[in-house]
Amino acid sequence: MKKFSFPEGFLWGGAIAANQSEGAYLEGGKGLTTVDLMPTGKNRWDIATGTVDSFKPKEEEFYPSHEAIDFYHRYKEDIALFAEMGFKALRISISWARIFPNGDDEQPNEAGLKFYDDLFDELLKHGIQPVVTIAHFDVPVHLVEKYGSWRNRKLVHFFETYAKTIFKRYKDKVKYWMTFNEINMLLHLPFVGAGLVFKEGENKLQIQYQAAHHQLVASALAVKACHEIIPDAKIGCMLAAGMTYPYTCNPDDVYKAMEKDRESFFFIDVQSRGAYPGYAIRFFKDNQLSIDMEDGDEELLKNGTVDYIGFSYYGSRATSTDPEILKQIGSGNVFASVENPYLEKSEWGWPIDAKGFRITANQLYDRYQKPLFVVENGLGAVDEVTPEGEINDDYRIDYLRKHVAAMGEAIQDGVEILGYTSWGPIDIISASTGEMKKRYGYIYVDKDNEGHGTLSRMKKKSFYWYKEVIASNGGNL
Ligand code: BGP
Repeated sequence: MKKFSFPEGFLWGGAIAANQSEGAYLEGGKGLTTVDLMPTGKNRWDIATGTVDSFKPKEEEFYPSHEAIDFYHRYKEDIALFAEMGFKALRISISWARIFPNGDDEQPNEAGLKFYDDLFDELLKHGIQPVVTIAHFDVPVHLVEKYGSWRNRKLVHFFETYAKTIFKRYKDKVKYWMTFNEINMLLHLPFVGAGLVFKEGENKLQIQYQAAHHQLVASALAVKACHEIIPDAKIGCMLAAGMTYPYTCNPDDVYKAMEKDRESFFFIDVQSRGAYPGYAIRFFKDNQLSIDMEDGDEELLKNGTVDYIGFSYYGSRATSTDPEILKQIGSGNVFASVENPYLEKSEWGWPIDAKGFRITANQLYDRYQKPLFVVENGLGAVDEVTPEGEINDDYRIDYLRKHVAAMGEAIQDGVEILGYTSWGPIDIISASTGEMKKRYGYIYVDKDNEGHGTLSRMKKKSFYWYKEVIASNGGNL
């Protein structure tokens, strides 16, 4: 394997989200969030795409976020394992409803604030930098019921209050922040991304882009507040990235691929360049969308641009204008994509494309000329525990090795990358399916899809592999 040299101080680590790991969903004064109402399995998907009127599932369904992997009570044990691997950074998210249980409360919840204080102390004790996502797929349910979630401008204010509260509280402990996880998910999974539920006959696109405007303004306000409150912090955006290939070199296919990528770039163009791009204005016009903006919004967007571009990368996408080819749209991925005959797929149908990672990193850097931060990457797979208690996840090592190598190539291409936090360093609940069996970890958690198991932790083969990657600063893959 070729040897790579990663920059000094490169932030190797892992990434998790509150709702997929913490559990303790009503402990310590936490309020209900949208994810707490999502069952595991097929129904989750219907809810996630906003096709049901009532977003409340039946009582008897299994709610994965209620216990998750009990990180809330076991974080010390888990952080010790991350430290053993040599982590320099851990990306977590703060659960909005632990801080403001209803989202619109006058005062924050001290027990929630204290939980993250203790968590950050534990990380810092081990020399691990906390990298914090302010909103990762969990909106307080009260904000959905009372205000209709992000379709309502009031959410901007509640979010700003929440963001300022945590900046003030953690200003000495947290120097890396991100506003909205995978902000472009709002277009694909509106309930997951923005707590949006639609009524029969509503113009979904109009509501989605209005909600997007509110999130973009909220993000800009958070960036501004972060710079004021913690001048030595960096705050970024977060995109579900992965370039779209044209199926052929027919210019129609190429144009369509560009349009598909722009659906995602749209968000980052605003967050990083500080203004709505011309193609978005045209898109609104062509689709008769009218976005309500307040006086001063343009100024806010201009002054609230991010310091770095955080992104997740799992695989690439492909598109075509040929109706025959379009029939092969894969069902496994959140992003509709036609089958790419050059690529293998994960057990969940997600294309595996390490070269696409290098291309995506180059594309993002060319476009924004700001440091990138790879805050999610990994392979969701089923793991078997042998009778000897071993988990030989060579397929995961293979995926990660190729992707880390692709990142090494991108750095040699001149792309500036701050760090790499692979997704789910310890097995957690899958966001898209609510399953436990879709595992990403270096650390196995004894829990099955029905929620049974001891929750004990075990090191997989990949644990030792990643430890060596970090120890050699990416030299030994
Ligand atoms: C991203 C999310 C994560 C995460 C990951 C893997 O979209 O930011 O929360 O879960 O994808 O997806 P999944 O868990 O569905 O395999």
